Amino acid sequence: MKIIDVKIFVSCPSRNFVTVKIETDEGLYGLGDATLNGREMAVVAYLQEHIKPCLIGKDAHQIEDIWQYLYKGCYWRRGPITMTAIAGIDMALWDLKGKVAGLPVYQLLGGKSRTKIKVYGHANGQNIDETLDHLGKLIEDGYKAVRLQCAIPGLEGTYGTLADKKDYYELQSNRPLPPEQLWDTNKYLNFIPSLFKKAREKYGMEIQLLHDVHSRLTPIEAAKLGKELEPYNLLFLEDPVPAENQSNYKLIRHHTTTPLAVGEVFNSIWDAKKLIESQSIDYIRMAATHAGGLTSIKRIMDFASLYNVRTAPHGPPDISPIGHAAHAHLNIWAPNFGIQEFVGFGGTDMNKVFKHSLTYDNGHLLLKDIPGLGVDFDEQEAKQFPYKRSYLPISRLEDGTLWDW
Ligand code: CS2
Ligand code: MG
Repeated sequence: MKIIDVKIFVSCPSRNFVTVKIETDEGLYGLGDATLNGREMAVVAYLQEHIKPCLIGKDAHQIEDIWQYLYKGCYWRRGPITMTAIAGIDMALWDLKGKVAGLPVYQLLGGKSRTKIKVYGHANGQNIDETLDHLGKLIEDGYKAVRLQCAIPGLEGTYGTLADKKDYYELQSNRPLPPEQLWDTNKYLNFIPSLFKKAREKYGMEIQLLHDVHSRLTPIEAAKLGKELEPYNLLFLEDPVPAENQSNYKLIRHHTTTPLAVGEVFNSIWDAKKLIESQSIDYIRMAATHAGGLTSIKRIMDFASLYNVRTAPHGPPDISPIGHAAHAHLNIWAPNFGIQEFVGFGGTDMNKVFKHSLTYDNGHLLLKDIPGLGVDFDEQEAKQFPYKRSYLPISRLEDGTLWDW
């Protein structure tokens, strides 16, 4: 089955998505997600100029060889642009193989380890009451696990809360330059434990709670926060510190039993190796879309299982339904699956462009038995939603110092 074309689409049905379509001489096609939020066009250029010409004429069944060819063969290994581009190709090839076999991709990975995929939702708000009302609604909707984020008194538009326009907290459209947000660690640390205290007082201990620090603390600050949150029994504390320096996590680990999760910005197994081997973390959150697709994430999941590290794939709105479907197949298979981040299925525009078969039911995602990844992409509809340049926000301290967003 020869590859005859590799098409790359950029569309913005509420936010930008990069979609790869691999066409073959047998008439079948495969679809992949290559969306890198805020840097979309760098991946498009990489795919268009550097990858596409090498793939024409290759056998689409050779997933592993093509992965190695694109990884080792470019000499400049790793990095988010390269690994997101590889992911788009890799997903499309798995989708194709499933279609040829007439089997959903999870069957090719080894079959089902479970019948449904547990998810965590997001509750956020401008103050504690708003966040807790949101949590209450999610509990009513059947969620068993919820991430709590809340605006910090004295700081506006902090990560994970509704911004001034009341749109989703990271919606990127109409932001031709990165918006700036203020950060103050002291205000944050003084406030967050009270959010979880009140959540437990109102809803008890059964609902599983999570929190995303978004890499803004130093290790010792994170250790302190982890200790203070221990009575509220978090499922995990996400990205307490940036992870370039992996020994940071060892320090946090020595001070707290609050479980730790990290990995959404990682793009290779090498970013996670030391953290996993040293058992400094409990959940690895790498995304198929940003880390080389199903081929590499499957390897990382297997490696993590040796060290009792479970998986919690990144599931933000800036991954397309094709990327979410890739996770669903991995999650149904992975023996060490933990939980999937889930923020809903996007708006009507997005659902016009991407037709997927995932459904939400009582705190879980269900996957239908459709050959391949089970998502289709409507090229005509996509044309109605042209690319819009957009950025993630940046953070600064009150004195202007640039901080981690
Ligand atoms: C995040 C993301 O989902 C998460 O946990 O931290 O919202 C992240 O900020 C975005 O995906 C960045 O593109
Ligand atoms: Mg996060």
